[in-house]
Amino acid sequence: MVASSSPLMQTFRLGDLTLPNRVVMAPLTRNRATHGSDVPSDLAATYYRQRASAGLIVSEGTQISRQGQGYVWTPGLYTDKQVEGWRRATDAVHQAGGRIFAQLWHVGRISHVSLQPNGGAPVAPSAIRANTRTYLESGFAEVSEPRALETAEIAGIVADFANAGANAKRAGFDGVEIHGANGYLVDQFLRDGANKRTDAYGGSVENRARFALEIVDAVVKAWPAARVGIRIAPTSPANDIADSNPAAIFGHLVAKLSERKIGYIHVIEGATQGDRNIAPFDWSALRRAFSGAYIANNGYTREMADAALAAGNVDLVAFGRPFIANPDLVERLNRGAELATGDRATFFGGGAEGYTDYPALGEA
Ligand code: 8OZ
Repeated sequence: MVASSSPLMQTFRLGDLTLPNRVVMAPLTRNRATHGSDVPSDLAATYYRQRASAGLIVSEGTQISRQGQGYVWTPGLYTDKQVEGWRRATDAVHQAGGRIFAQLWHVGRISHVSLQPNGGAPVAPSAIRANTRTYLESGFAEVSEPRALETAEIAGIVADFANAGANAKRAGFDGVEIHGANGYLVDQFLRDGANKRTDAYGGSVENRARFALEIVDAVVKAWPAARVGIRIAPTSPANDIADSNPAAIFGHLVAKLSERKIGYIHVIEGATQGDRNIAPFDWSALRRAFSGAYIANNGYTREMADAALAAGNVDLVAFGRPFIANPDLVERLNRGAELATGDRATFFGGGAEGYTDYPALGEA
């Protein structure tokens, strides 16, 4: 690639990793794992290899346990076969010169009894159903009523995160990102609209951040802290989540993450896939409170990204949906080329169509 003065095209040092550019491929749920086993298919290896010019790839959300699954055909990272499947994808990315982190995911209440072990209720901090839908083999369905986790069960879920984190290493990933965003389990504990607990995991900001921090502490036993990141979405209402004071809970969380010297926070600024200004929030204060890298996400264009990088407001910028139809997004951003638009009908589920058949520039 031609050297470019664009801030997006400059290298970045993430811990001991050198990223060749500031473009991160955001996690994208694509629902193409092998039916029944939730093993990433060979198509996934092709898909990620095609996108290996990203400075960093973050994998699609990958459930840490069967209980952590909320949608059909999302890949897991808790069986040996799933580890082998992911190994094919990470090898393909590395052969193409890229780097890939695994996103560790537990959906909590955003699930359905038909996906849960023994058809049981999904788990959550509190027994409050989210007013949202999930995607099953039979199509869209309202999520099920969850049950509140017993205090004694929480350590087991933290252990599932640690196990999946260790599996990510066996699968050849370069690091892990904890999914703390978009109304899934970690976010359900953080935000007081979903967390009404009266034990050590509910109430004060210290208590609501406890689960997230226990997960981080467990995962950094398998990984250097610099190879661990977390994704958060402080003001996003995604999946019917809310908090009475996002600055308080996320300010506390990020200060504690900073002490732990994890590699990055990956911040969805505003409503996920929506309005960046849904609620007032001081993103630069969040960044100043954190010692590691700040990955910004949500509707960035090349111009917005370059401006934010040039102003020193962010370190890296994550692009999600643009990566679906533009496997060579970095090259297109570098050249200021036209971006292709992905076909929504093939975002979730299916095979190669709309997954591995989008051409790079010059291939069309
Ligand atoms: C779109 C469809 C299903 C899941 C997220 C993991 O929002 C997701 C997701 C996105 O973080």
